[in-house]
Amino acid sequence: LATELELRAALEDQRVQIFLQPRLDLVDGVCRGAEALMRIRRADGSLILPGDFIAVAERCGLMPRLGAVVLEQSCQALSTLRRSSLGEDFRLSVNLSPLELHDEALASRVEAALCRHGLPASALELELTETALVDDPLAAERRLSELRALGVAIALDDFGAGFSGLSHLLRFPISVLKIDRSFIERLRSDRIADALVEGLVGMAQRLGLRVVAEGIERHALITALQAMDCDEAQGYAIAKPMPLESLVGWLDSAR
Ligand code: G
Ligand code: G
Ligand code: MN
Ligand code: NA
Repeated sequence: LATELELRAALEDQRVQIFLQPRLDLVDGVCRGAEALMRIRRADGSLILPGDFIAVAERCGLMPRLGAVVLEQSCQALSTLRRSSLGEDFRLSVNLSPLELHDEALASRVEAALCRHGLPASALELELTETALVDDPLAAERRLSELRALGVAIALDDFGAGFSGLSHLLRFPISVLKIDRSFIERLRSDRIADALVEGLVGMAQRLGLRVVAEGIERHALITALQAMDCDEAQGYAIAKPMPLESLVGWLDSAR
């Protein structure tokens, strides 16, 4: 696990970095977006993954600062990608921790970041887990409404894992469902997983939500999800999270 001191030093030395994992549009197999995932580079160049620092950062109150770096780098990357010939309509999704969601200045910070980089709000999607919604639903509702009013899309991450409440879909202005990878990894080998994913995709469609399947580790699953009418797919079988420079090359060769 990272220590608080290491995290503070990483912020100080600008060793916080986003990796980008492509999201494939299943209608035509084109990548029009990616998820930003935070990494910390040690002084020796090796990477610390979120599993080894997010809980620590939350405990010592550093998540808002780390989150601000991720938002800024994501907008910077978006502006680079949109200026290249590859992705004028490229979108990035950025994870928000519960604490960040409850920052009253969230919408104005997001608006300012978009503005600094000359981006429309539709370029950005914010991912939340249901955990972020349940502790103070009234405040969450207010923050999400402000973000929606800006034009930023809200995705419900890890959907179906843990204590999913379908009522969240009624109450909060969600526009994207990301089906948890625990369902996807059992696809085509477990009839219950097949039925659940097909059901979730159908439900999302009826609700006018986009559906993203996460954790695609086998190519065969891409076809299966296309047959189910799932909108987008993300996972190691498509590409692992990578630095911006690598994504530009990957997009170029995938075209
Ligand atoms: O990057 P990795 O695949 O190891 O991500 C592990 C977890 O860390 C993910 O579930 C994701 O929600 C979380 N995570 C990654 N990057 C960020 C980030 O920038 N902000 C927040 N709040 N969580 C992140
Ligand atoms: O919780 P969230 O969905 O934000 O986290 C995404 C996490 O999932 C990141 O840690 C990312 O590295 C990881 N991930 C992305 N694709 C795959 C995959 O195909 N298999 C597995 N096991 N993890 C994946
Ligand atoms: Mn996510
Ligand atoms: Na997820």
